[in-house]
Amino acid sequence: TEPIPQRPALPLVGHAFDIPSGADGLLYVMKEAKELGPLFKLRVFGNEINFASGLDLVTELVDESRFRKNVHPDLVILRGIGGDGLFTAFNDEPNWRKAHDVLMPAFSLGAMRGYHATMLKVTRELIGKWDGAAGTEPVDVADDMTRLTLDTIGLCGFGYDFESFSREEPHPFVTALSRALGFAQDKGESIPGAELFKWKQAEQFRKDVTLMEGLVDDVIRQRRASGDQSTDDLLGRMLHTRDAVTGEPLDDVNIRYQAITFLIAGHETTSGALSFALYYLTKHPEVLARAQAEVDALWGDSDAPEPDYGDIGKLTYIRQVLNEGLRLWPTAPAFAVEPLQDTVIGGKYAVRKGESIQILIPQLHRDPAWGENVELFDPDRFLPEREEERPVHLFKPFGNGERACIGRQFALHEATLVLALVIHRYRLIDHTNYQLKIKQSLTLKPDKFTLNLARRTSGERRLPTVTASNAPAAED
Ligand code: FDE
Repeated sequence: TEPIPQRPALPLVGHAFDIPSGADGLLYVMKEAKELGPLFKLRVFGNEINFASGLDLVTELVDESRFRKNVHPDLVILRGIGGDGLFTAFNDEPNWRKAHDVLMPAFSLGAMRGYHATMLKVTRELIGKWDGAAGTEPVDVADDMTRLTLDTIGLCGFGYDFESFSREEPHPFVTALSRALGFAQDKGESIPGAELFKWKQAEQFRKDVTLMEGLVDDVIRQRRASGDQSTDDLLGRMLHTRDAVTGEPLDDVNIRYQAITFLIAGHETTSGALSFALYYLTKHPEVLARAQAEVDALWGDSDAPEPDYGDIGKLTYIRQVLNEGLRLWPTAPAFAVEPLQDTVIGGKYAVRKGESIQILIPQLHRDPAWGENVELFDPDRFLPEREEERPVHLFKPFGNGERACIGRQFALHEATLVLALVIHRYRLIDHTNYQLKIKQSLTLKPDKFTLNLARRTSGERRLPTVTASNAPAAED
């Protein structure tokens, strides 16, 4: 065997000083992957991190007979927020299997039928706000998408209305959450022991977690008090179904952790996915024209389209656009695996049982197997007929296997609906000539991306497929 490639490292600190913080950290490891190959190692003080990205290697690492999810040090820090909720649970914690089995039915394709009307209601709130801004002021895309996705998971999952669109400032839950995530991330990146000197921030973190717990505890209490026994949403299922294996329902502490987990996982990533899709549509008028032709064919010139559940499956080009956005910027950019036994990977690198290997998804998504021009945004990569040719593990925005994203259908149904309604209604005007800058908290988003909007006219909606109608008109 050979050692895993790594750059010369300083004693003690390792590569810590080479790695920029925040989103630049991601861009740095992507660049390193290009130079050092499909597997390389970074050392940050005592922590060694392996990064894997090539298709062949990833295909090996997602084999669940040899590897499983690794709850890496950053996720361990996040357990201060999400406890043994699904995302941060260790594989052998009994609550993982229990909650997974209880909640799976709530995320089946069929279950989306039940959420559709609520998703549509929240989308109309977004449109209400954007109608007010159209022609007068720009909209902050990621901020409004975050309002939308938070309200959607709050209502669909818990019957709780965050009312984000009637607030100037984000909901206190969001403020507490982003500060807490920032603290957790700093803690992961900082010099060991340095947190001792950050007692103020540590205290703020405890306050933020208490605020989030207080909110979900209220929601749980209200549901219990209402006597509502239905199992139509996540909360109802958690409170009123028993796990088939143990015959027990989830305990209250775990329900609290699951609720926080879903509120976090269910909104950040989806909001980013929508924002990247709008960014790419803005920069690719020919793609936008095709996408608009698809929605126009469904809803014609209606000012108040009534998309039904079945429409979402018909929006195949919109789905391709979302997928291609998730290819270039998978909003949860990494997941980690660990070997079940000491083993050799890539034919020559020895790894120990339990050793963490991060799969760097944006780099996998730029593997040469995607063809030439991997940096180019091209939704035709996801044409149904090309899906069959694609190696199964080349596209992994939702993670892998048993611990893959439970919210995948939910996120895609929601995002397809929103994107379709937005482009049916507006022209997207790139008033700042926006240059993509990635912002990373836990997830990725385009930083400070604002758009001017103009309501599309009936004339525009009636024009045939590819025309100049989607390019910003001269008067803009
Ligand atoms: C999960 C997930 C994942 C994996 C991670 C690891 O492995 O570590 C991923 C990659 C993801 N996810 C991604 C995503 C993207 C998007 C857009 C999303 N995601 C969305 C969503 C929504 C919701 C509700 C969710 N999501 C949720 C979730 C959960 C709960 C989880 C965990 C699972 C288990 O069991 O583990 C996830 N997600 Fe996601």
